[in-house]
Amino acid sequence: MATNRTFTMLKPDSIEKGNIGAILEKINASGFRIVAMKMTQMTTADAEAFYAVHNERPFFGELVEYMTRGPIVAAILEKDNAVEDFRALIGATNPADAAEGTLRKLYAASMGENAVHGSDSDENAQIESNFHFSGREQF
Ligand code: 3AN
Repeated sequence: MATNRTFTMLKPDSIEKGNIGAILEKINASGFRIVAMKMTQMTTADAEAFYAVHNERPFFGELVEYMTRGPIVAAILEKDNAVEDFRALIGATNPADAAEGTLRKLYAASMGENAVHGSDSDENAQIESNFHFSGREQF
């Protein structure tokens, strides 16, 4: 069932570069409502669990190190067609391939440090939201 919600993380590079405000402004301007949000730091165990689907990939170690090197901002977003529309807003995984105006085109440095996460399905949006937020924190 489509939930009209997706999950995002502004990754450590976005926080380091001072891009939180600009990215949230774009997210709001694109019609998403923020229904939960927090700044938090992922532990190695958190990142390994969150990205477990990638644990056989050659970049897994690098990904875990990157995602744990500083705080992230985790948020649940609401909009019609949220998952698909947010993937369109963030752009391709590799910022070199990302369309003009997308968050990764504007704010990501590389494939490994690509500024923003967006869930790739309604099911994963639910799983990822539950990973970062308890029921009480989800409005
Ligand atoms: P997306 O974030 O666009 O859904 P995924 O799920 O394929 O992309 O990859 C998850 C994360 O793993 C990416 N956001 C990126 O940080 C990292 N990643 C993916 N592919 C590579 C790669 N070839 N080299 C380094 N890091 C990668």
